[in-house]
Amino acid sequence: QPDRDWWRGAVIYQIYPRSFQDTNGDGIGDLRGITARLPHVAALGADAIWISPFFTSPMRDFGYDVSNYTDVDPIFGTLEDFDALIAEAHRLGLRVMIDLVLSHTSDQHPWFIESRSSRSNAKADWYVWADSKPDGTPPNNWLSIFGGSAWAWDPTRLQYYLHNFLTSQPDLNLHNRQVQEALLGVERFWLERGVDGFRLDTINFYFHDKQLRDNPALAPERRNASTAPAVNPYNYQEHIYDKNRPENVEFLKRFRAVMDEFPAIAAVGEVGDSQRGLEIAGEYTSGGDKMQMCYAFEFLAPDALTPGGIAEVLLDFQKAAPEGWACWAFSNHDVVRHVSRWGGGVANHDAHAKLLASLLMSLRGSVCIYQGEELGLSEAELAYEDLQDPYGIQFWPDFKGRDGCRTPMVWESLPDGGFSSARPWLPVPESHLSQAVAAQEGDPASVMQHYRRFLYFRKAHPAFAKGEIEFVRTRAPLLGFLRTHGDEKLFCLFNMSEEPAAAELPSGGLKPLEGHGFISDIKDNGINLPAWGAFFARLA
Ligand code: TEU
Ligand code: CA
Repeated sequence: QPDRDWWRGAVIYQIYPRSFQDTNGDGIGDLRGITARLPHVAALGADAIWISPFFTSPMRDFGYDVSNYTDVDPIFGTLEDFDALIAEAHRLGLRVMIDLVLSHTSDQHPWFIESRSSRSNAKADWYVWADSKPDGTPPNNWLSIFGGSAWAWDPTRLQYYLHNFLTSQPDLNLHNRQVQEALLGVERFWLERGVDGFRLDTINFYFHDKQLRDNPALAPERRNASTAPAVNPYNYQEHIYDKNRPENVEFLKRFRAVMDEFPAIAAVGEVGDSQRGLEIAGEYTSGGDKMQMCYAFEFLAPDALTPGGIAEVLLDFQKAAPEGWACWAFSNHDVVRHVSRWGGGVANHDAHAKLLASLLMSLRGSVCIYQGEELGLSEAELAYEDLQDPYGIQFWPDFKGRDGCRTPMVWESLPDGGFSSARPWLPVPESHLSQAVAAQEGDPASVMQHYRRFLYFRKAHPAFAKGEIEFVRTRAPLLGFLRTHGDEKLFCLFNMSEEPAAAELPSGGLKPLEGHGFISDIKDNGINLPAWGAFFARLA
């Protein structure tokens, strides 16, 4: 019997293929490189991998602009390489989730080339086309996340088309049933090829308001820079018409129905919304007929984590969707690496990284960890000349873009970290070399060994993956909660500061747990936690 519930509490390791491992000496990572390095991911104790897009693409947005959904870009390899990757992953006990970008395609996709060729071709309605206002301006006030209007003028059709991201990423029109069928066909293609699930890019952007109504301005007190630059006017609108449309639910059900034709398939949806993200993530993961998991941007945001803030996010999610299931992440390929984002002024870098890792892996929900996070890598500081990300180039220097978290993995303390024999597409920071996988392997105190140890510990106590969560009264900088599953009740306590902290322990039988890598000093019914310390115990 396949384990249909494997995703609940799973730890998903995100691979950014361009930057994982190059095997053919062109300075760009590839599928064979991923296959070669899977033992590292398996040894870490992850349950699954999520691979960012490797489909045919002109790479304007590094693969999030697909021009053929059912083939591998030659930069990354071939379909046969992908088959070999799946086989090796499965041999190592890892599930494979691929990243489907269904909201938009590349402007080089044959569907768009046909759609833009006239107003009467067979795919004329496959994208979102609209006439200008009488004065020639765009149909409404919708904005692109990557800057400017969300509408681009097409000189052949003499109409505007919608793009929520780059102008080279036209938005598909999912109100059109044929488009839905085509996308479900893509889903089926990969399921038949043996994938175990999907990460669905910008899942709340699939539908737009058919009437193209203007978004209202966001009340100033509700403005939230989220993960995007504060200078971005996108953050000053209320996004009720350009995305987050109710029609999406019906499509997600259709998508799920296809998943359920295959054994044990799971999907995690990316909800890109800094205003109602938790609510939408809750809606999409409730009812057992849409997504299994979703993630919002709460912990991917610049605001430093506070004990109260973490509890609030989890409680808000639970309140919005008691049956919903979140997938939490602190880092990914779009945001500043969290040890840098939250670590300004921190003296003990490794202790900070270890505490955050353990906290993330103790929360109720599934977890994504982003390649290099397990090494404690900091955000790379890049010069303007090194930038590749169009989003960063657009908003530089207020926002430095996403390249600083996309620099290559460091495997060995060799030049360029053993990533490639050629000059890598983004430079490898000198400072990362001492944190290479090989350098951390033999050091039990390393951040990487801590991730391994903690993942192993987490697996030994199913309450972490599946249990309920209940926050206990603690005073900042401490955060405490109980995780309960069956007759296992775990007490978890974290010191989120660089100063030692003392706490009282719950009364009654309490059995401290071992194997998580933290030390603490218990006396009577109190405990002293060192800087960035944590404590785990079983309650009777
Ligand atoms: O990201 C969606 C998204 O909302 C991002 O624009 C996010 O706000 C931003 O990157 C934060 O810095 C997804 C992908 O993860 C991203 O890499 C793509 O560029 C984007 O979709 C378009 O496909
Ligand atoms: Ca390569």
